[in-house]
Amino acid sequence: MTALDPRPAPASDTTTALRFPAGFRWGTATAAYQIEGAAREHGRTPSIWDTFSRVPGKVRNGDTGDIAADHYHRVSEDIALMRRLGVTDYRFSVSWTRVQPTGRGPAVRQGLDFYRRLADELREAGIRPVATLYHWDLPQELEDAGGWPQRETALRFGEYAAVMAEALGDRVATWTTLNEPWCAAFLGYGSGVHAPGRTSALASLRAAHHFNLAHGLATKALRAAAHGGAAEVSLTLNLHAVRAQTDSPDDLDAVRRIDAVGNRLFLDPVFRGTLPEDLVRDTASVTDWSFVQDGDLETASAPIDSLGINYYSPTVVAAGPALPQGRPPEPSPWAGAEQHVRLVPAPGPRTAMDWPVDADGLHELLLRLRDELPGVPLLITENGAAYDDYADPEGRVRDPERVAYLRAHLAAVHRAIEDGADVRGYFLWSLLDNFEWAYGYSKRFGIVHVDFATQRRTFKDSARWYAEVIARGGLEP
Ligand code: IFM
Repeated sequence: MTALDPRPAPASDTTTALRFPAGFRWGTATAAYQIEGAAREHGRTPSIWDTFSRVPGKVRNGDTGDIAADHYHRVSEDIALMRRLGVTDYRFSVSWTRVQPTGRGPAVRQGLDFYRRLADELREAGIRPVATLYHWDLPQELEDAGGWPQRETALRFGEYAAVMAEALGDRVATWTTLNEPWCAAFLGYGSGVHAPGRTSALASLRAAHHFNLAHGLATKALRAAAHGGAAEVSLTLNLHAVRAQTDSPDDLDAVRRIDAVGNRLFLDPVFRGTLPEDLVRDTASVTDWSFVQDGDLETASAPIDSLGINYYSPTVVAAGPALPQGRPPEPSPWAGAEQHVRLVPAPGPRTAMDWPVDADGLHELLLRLRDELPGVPLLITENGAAYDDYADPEGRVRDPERVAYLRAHLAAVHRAIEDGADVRGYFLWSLLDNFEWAYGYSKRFGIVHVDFATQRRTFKDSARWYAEVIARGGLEP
């Protein structure tokens, strides 16, 4: 057996304690800037992450995505890994500047060819392509023109979606317009720990609205394209499973505030065509929201086929101003809540990101969506954990904590399905160790270990375990 072969499921293992529904989508997920590399090839120009990662002190060790996991040159090898895992679906993202280097105008053929080849090879391997249009890598040229706080950027995104739909609409099974717009708006323009590193509460709120608008414009473009109708259209949110530290009215109000800016700011426009009224009140000292134009919320609420949820850990809050974070302290990403809410470290085991391990939060979130969005199919588009993995002298990567994390979270998904949540699939984050944004390569989320010096890929124990889960259609007894 080579390092890449998943261990086959034992032949005797025919019983399953937690079997998932027939047709359940088993996937892995990645994002362009985190794995592709080839930052300067075939006309690709800098995105905000190429720029941000070069600002001293912004990314650990000065790491950049210039080479990353070199996926651009190793597509076939990486698809072979997925085939061995047995995944039914693969969620990747498109690098906007590889396709439209200036963020506008005609597409670059080589950029489109890369994604066409990826989609074709996936389909030949029997794996459905799930393409995300925006996973945080805005063309630098559009940021220079004002970025997401400007309405223009949403309009450009709609055009880019139309280009992609024409080019790949016959190959992609599911389009995801945006990945985690909360992070892109509030970490990128509020706290500034992500690209482009701006720190303005107003800019973050404007960006959030323009993400909702961009999502609606892209949905319309994807439906209107020649191949429209065949592919599903989706949106991925990192919804916060928010809990109060105590049942005191002030702590419960802290939950309301975080829920408003972290969850309902995206859920309400997209599923109801409204803005959360309490958030508009909470942020009155920052903005009167006059940047929301007539018809925007109607555009944002164009019907979609499923909602993607990224979940890693719960958020516990209490009343009180935010404690300073980071050295020097970073501005808060919680516009309208920063003076009233304190994040409380949750108890229990933690991952290498220092994130608490708590699968119940995922179950809570799924039941909430079951109740609030009946009829909307759900996909877990990201879930996983970073640990300090290394290859032992025999070349084996043992990651029992990750297996325990994944097992607990899949069990929570199963429990939610039994409780009536319409969850159609699970995409493990991530296929490969990769560029973990401000943490650079210091955090490993992959179930495939990447030696960044040689680009050698090695299945971790968790990859073998996941292959068995997929083959079995559920968790072991
Ligand atoms: O790596 C990220 C991903 O790009 C977006 N969701 C969270 C992951 C882990 O931080």
